[in-house]
Order: sequence, then C-alpha cells, then structure tokens
Amino acid sequence: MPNPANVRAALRSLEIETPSWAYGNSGTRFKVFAQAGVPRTPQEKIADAAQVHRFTGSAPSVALHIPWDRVDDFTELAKYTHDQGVRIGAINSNVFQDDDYKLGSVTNPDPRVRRKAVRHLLDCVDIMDATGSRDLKLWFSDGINYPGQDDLRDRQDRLAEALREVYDRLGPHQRMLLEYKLFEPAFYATDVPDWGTSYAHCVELGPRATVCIDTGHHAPGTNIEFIVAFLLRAGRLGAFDFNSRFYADDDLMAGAADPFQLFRIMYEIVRADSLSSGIAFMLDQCHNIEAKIPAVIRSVLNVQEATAKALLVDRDALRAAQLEGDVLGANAVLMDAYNTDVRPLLAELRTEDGLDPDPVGAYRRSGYGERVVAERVGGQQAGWNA
Ligand code: LRH
Ligand code: MN
Repeated sequence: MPNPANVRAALRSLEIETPSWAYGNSGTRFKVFAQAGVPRTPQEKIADAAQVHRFTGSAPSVALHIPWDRVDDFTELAKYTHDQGVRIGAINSNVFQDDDYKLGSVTNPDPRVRRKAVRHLLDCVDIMDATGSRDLKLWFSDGINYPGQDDLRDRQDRLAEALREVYDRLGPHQRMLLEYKLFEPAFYATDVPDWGTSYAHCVELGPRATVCIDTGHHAPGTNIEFIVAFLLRAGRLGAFDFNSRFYADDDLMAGAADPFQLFRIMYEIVRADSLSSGIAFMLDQCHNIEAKIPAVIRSVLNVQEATAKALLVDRDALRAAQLEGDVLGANAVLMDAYNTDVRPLLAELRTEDGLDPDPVGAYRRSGYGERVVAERVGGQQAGWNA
C-alpha cells in the first residue's frame, strides 16, 4: 500500500497554474455573456488568481496571454504579482487574432507575415526575461480549410524555421511548450494537429522544447493517458492545459466532464514519479456562464482529487497482478483507488495547513465576489478581444 506520509507530501507539492483569461469574459461565436465584477486589467486578473491560491494553497502561479495581458512594465507587474502572493507563470503567445494571420502566422505563404509572427514570439521571450517566467507556450491556430489551399510540406518547413529561431533565442532556464490541437479554427488541416507532430518538432529543436497536452484538443475517444505515458518515457512532456469536454474544445472545468480520464492521466504522472519533476500543470478554461473564481477553485480541487486517487493506487499489487496477467485483478486495484473518497484526506490536509477544508465555501463566505462587483464599475472588461 502507498505510504500515507508520501501521499500527503506529494499532495502538498502539487502546484496548479491558473490562466489569466479564465477570469475574463469568454463565450462562443454565438454569445459572450459578460459578468459583473470581471477584471478590467491584468492586475485585477492576477488579484482574482491570488484568491484561488488563498483558498486552495495549490495555485501559486498565473499564466499570462500576450497581448491580452500586455502592460508597459512587466518587471513591475511581476512585483505586483508577488505582492499578491503568487507569481507569473507561462507566457502565452497569440498569433491567432490578427487580420494578417488569416492564411497562417509562422506558416503563412507571405514571408512578411511570417516575420511579423516570429517578431511577436520573440517579444514574448523578452517578456519572460522581465517576468522571470520559465515557459513560453506556443499554440498555433495555423491550418487550412480546403485541400490544395496550401502545401502541407511547405507549411511544416516554415513552422520548423520559425520554431528554430525562437528556440535559439530562449535563455538557459527557459523552455518552449508546443501545444497541439486537432482542429478549429482550421477545419481541414491544422499545422500542429497532434502530439506526434509536436513531439517531432520538439525532438528536431532540442531538449528544452517539450509538448503541451491540452486535454480538449483531441479527437473523441483519444486515449490521452497513453500520450502522457509515451511522452514521459521520451522525457518530452512539458505541460498540461487541463480542462474537460463532452464534444470538442469545450474548455469546461477540469474533471467536470470526465473525472475518470483525469485520474488515469494523473496516474501515469504518479507512476512515472513525475508529480514534481518540472511538468507544468496548468488550467486552460473558459467560464462562459458560471461564476469564474469559484469555477477555477473547483477545478483546482478536481485536479487535487484526481491526483490523490492516483497516489492511492497500490502500485505493488497492481504490478503483481499485471505481471501475472490477472486482468480483472489489475483493473480492480486501479478502480479501488479511483473509487476511494479522497475528500476527507484533502480537507484534513487543508485544515493542517491553516486553510478552510471547504475552499469554495470559504471563498463565497469571504465576500470577495460581491466586493469586486461593487468596485469594478466602468472601464473595459477583459476578454478575448475576438
Ligand atoms: C487554444 C488554447 C491555447 C490558448 C487558448 C486560450 O484553443 O487552448 O492554449 O492560447 O486556448
Ligand atoms: Mn490550451
């Protein structure tokens, strides 16, 4: 059986990075439902992220998205973030919202557009130097909608050239996270559509290029934990964008749609002793209709619960059953852990750490939500500027 002290220590070491854009308005092509109290500035987004850490104790960093979170002085912003009790995490580039990028950004047939896109990516590395961030997260909406629209091979050459230039600009302690996505906004071919394409480019680039798995970016039925196990074995799993979905890139709360999948993913992390090996556990979600801060708190708890269940797997018993070919026995060992109610354990840990055992309830009782609704009147609410 797992050693309870190790389980508790591992749970205490779990850090989940929350995305600044989860605190802003978001929606679908049909409607963005604005919410009262939504942040207007990067500072207000960071203040909201600090609330998630205040009540969970496990969300010490916030990912930024450029230009959504552009400020004049990123060193000053990093100091402000520190004063709020959290730190700036990954810097997300954005080459998916400029008119010039209609036919692609770094893969665009027009070299002038490619230069512009690479310029933005290099700017993001400059920002990392100012914020002290380790990770540059790259997601490209690049792709084509019709067969023949452009040459698939040429686009890969253009992508590789751009990634090389950015990789060579990274500082010694900086990493590249290359995120893939099967489709949307491109609806025929996406230039980084799957883990294999991302992995191949990462291997071509060098050791500080790693794959980012967004759990909403796969074809229905994809066995994501297999991808996790494979990339861990190859030493190229850099990060997760956790969220959940019933259909496509729904960006719902992590663990909400498929808590069993989140458990299976975290079990591969635990099995590889990689819970605190530098993998960035990030959320990438949009709270289109629900209150945003409580939704992010709930998501952090869902990742904690999946991780706690994964840590409770009796790995010796599992391995013994696996090596004996005891199919049902092996599956039962895993299901025993998954079917364990870990909420009392997590509540106990929070209490020991001076936190309220019920973070969502504690946040609601704090009155912070009502306070920002009263304070944040006027100004331009943050969103995707889409
Ligand atoms: C793309 C994506 C990417 C971010 C964006 C906010 O779908 O997952 O990680 O840049 O969402
Ligand atoms: Mn993502």
